[in-house]
Amino acid sequence: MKPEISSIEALEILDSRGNPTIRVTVTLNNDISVSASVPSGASTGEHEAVELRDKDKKRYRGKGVLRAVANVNNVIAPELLGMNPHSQSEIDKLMIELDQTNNKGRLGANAILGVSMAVARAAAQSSHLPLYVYLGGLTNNKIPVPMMNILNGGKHADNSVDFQEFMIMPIGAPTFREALRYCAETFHSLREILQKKGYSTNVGDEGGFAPNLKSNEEACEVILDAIQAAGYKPGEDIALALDPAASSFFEGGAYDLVKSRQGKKTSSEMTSLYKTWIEKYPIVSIEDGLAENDWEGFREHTAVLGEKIQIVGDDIYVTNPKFITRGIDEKTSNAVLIKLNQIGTLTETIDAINIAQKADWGYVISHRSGETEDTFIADFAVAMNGGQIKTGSVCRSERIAKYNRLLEIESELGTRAVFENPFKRDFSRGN
Ligand code: 2PG
Ligand code: MG
Repeated sequence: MKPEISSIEALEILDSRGNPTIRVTVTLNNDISVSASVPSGASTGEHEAVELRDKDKKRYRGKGVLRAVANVNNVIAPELLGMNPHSQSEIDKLMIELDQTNNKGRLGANAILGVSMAVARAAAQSSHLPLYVYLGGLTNNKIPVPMMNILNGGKHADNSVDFQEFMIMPIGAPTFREALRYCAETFHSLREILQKKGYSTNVGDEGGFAPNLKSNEEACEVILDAIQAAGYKPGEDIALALDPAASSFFEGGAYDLVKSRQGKKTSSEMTSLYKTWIEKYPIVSIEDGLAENDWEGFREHTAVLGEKIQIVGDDIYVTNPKFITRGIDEKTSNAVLIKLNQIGTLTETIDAINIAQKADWGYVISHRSGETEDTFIADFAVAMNGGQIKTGSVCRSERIAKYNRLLEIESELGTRAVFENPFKRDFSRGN
């Protein structure tokens, strides 16, 4: 029997910050019924696809998603009934046409993405394949290296740190299972070090610690201490990665390090600051070191730092093929962060990745700071074979769920699983 979509239903659920988000359940005529849940960001890029919220102040402070739910149930579902769930690109295209806007502002990227992900999952189940095999085939077996956020600041924590994410990357681990152990042990060492220094060990939105440090740089220092205390060699076993999310502290034409009270800086001064850090610390990747509209600054940033380390664009590209293509032409970075809900369909996300691959750019599959227990991105990261994932700390179950799914996939693949340091590549090639 040819599989056909027999029903699509959306539900308003909560994300990890206690804000509403959307879950979509797709049922097929062969009784397969699967769901997918959509995440939500805090440091969102200006040009991201629209996350439709009700703006009814009487419910969830205006953050309800009942309009998006209704759009799935009343507008999208009737059009998709009877379609084959394997026709992913046709389904995604149809939803884009139904929306009739450039930014998914009518139906909502949350509504559209929920359906797009659930359709893929239904098709995978209907073919009796795990999602990562359905999406990536039998040869994409790379288990991604975590870019694990263990110290939170910026918009993700109420503390004195301006930069949003200080991450560790277990580049020297032989397998994903071991990599996760390296990270968990470092995370626990970091807790002890912070405790000894009298800092808080409460965690931020992505499960990293959120202490009131004396400066942004102290974050690098305490993490290096933690790596060593856990028995690992900084730079060899575990390297550092940053996501300052600089759009969030770009004010009135300057980078204003207001939380740490370290004053205002220009783009060039920010790049110089990162350069000194790269000389001192084993940093292998910087994401959004500058703000989303600072294309000129990004060009200089990449020219100065891009041969040594990975420069990742997140808010500047918002997973949009149009902006990524511009970035490749203008050499504004050598890698891109990939978030499904920034663009709003699976097909467009894969298009974005294909463009990055052709330019020999790195790409990192990423969660959002507001997440659910959905593990779609774990399978997606393996399927896309990019070798890097950003999915938070080893704390908070919505983050752990993705790591646990990757453990399962690695075990399922057995000796076919590949785990490798993504930074053996020559960064000058993408430039
Ligand atoms: C980021 C993300 C995820 P948010 O900036 O990379 O870590 O944060 O989801 O808040 O945009
Ligand atoms: Mg980011």
